[in-house]
Amino acid sequence: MALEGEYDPSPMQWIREQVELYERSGGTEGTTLWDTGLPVVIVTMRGARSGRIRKVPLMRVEHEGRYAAVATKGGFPRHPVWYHNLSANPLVVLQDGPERRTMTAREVTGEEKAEWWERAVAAYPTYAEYEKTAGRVIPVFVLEPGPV
Ligand code: F42
Repeated sequence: MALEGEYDPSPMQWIREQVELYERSGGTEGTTLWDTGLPVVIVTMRGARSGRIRKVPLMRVEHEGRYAAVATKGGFPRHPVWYHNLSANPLVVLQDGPERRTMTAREVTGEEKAEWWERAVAAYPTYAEYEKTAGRVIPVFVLEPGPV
């Protein structure tokens, strides 16, 4: 599997614990956002500056084998740090339940972004609220299979 290196767990305890449970259970536990029942994926990436391995849970927004990564950070006014990581190092590993796949992230704009935004809000309606509270344009990446 690509993306070898030292893993730095998130400084945020609940993020760190969700990643740990998701991975330790082989993608059978810790797979939803709190008690919403809505599914989550784990995205493994390389840090833009440190070069170390980072992992974040994100909402599962899937369409025909591709996924969106929506950089809301809970409606926070600044982009999540992982936004810069994916921009610099687009090669990621996405874990969706038990399945792990190497994927490449690409930020989308225009009509393509509008289509994915619609899918994202359908999967997780709170994204629409976050767009208002964040007061910024929320970036969206599409994660596509490959390179194999
Ligand atoms: N966040 C979203 O943005 N979208 C979602 O759909 C989403 C869903 C979700 C579901 C479940 C859950 O538990 C969390 C969820 N989150 C979602 C939160 C998400 O997982 C992230 O934790 C959150 O967005 C915050 O990410 P962050 O990348 O801003 O993390 C900070 C707190 C962090 O970890 N900082 C590290 C640190 O040590 O301070 C730095 C990590 C890092 O990547 N550093 C880079 C490096 O090179 O190593 C430097 C990057 C640079 O150039 O600045």
